[in-house]
Amino acid sequence: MTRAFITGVTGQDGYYLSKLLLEKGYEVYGLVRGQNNPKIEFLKAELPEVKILTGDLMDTSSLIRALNASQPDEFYNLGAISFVAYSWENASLTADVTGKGVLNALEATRIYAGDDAAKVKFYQASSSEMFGKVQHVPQSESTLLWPRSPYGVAKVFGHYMTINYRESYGMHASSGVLFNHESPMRGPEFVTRKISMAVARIALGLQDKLVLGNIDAKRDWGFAGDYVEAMWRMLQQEEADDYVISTGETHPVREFLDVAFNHAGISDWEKYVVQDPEFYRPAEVDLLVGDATKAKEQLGWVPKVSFPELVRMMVDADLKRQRDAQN
Ligand code: NAP
Ligand code: G4F
Repeated sequence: MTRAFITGVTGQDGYYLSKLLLEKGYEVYGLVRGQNNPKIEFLKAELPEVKILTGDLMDTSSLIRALNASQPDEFYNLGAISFVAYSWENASLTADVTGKGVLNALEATRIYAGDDAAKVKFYQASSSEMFGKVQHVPQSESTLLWPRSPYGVAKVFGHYMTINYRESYGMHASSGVLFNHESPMRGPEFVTRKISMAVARIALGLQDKLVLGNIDAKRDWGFAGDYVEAMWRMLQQEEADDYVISTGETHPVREFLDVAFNHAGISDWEKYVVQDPEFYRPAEVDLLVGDATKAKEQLGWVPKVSFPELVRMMVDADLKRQRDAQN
């Protein structure tokens, strides 16, 4: 039985990746941080087969202990402070977790693996946020990185550390430069889920305003369930490498709003949406659109869920949740 160890198992991607690996017959271990983390109950209910280990990316010894306990063939490092807006107000913490946490994970893996450097295949969750002030459109593996947030800067550190450990020690360490991916499991702080939740509540007469920031920003949005498949494929390669994972389409937040509201039967949606500078960022990433040609050619990976299907999936899930909560 192949064994996988996942940090960030309580997050959106941790959920979809655990499901995928369990379906493939893996034994899955997940790292959960903090004392009495409320997400443990959800994890136990939704994915009871996942074996829970405690630890923190800021504590290398906890990672070594977790590796000894799980003896993994594959290590997926998904744990991070992942909310870009939060990273300006918590820049040092973001650097520690999202940046140095990657070094801790790589170092723990190197120590655990001993003489057999490539014993554990390592996946790092890099991000399109690293492209920031984009230097080329569309963005590929060779596009210059120009991060625009403390989060983006921390991800660049983790990205290059992953490459450095591969080149210095011969580790099988791959970095997935993933563009935005969403799902009904997305955290409510991210714009897509904030919209799908509000649209459901407005359609059911439970809310009358949706307050947002910059709705002209453009993102390349895909479905998280498709993207975790790409992570897995990276670790099945003979050689470790870095891959951009994206749909190749970009849409403004405004278009997400349009598709979401119309799906809920509301065409005159502008009257419900208010823009507030509170949600503007000190430096914005205006446009993201990825070129995933390498992933298509080398991993055989292509996204399956289209943009409108993704929006409708999220709105339907939140309508159902709201209706269930009312009954
Ligand atoms: P998410 O839902 O925010 O999940 C983040 C996970 O990291 C949570 O399980 C969280 O645990 C854990 N975590 C936070 N601080 C930690 C620490 N100090 N030690 C160990 N774990 C810690 O993020 P996601 O959307 O699933 O994304 C997964 C990864 O991909 C992240 O690294 C993210 O930066 C990256 N990424 C995401 C996207 C995207 O569009 N979703 C795109 C590119 C890259 P708690 O539940 O206890 O808070
Ligand atoms: O949904 P967002 O917060 O995602 P963002 O900043 O693109 O980051 C996500 O994707 C990255 C990949 O590129 C990941 F690495 C990262 O971990 C995270 O998963 O914001 C998307 C856009 C931004 O331009 C933001 O300014 O939506 C704009 N926006 C407008 N109003 C808003 C809001 N974002 C949020 N969260 N809340 C708003 O009210």
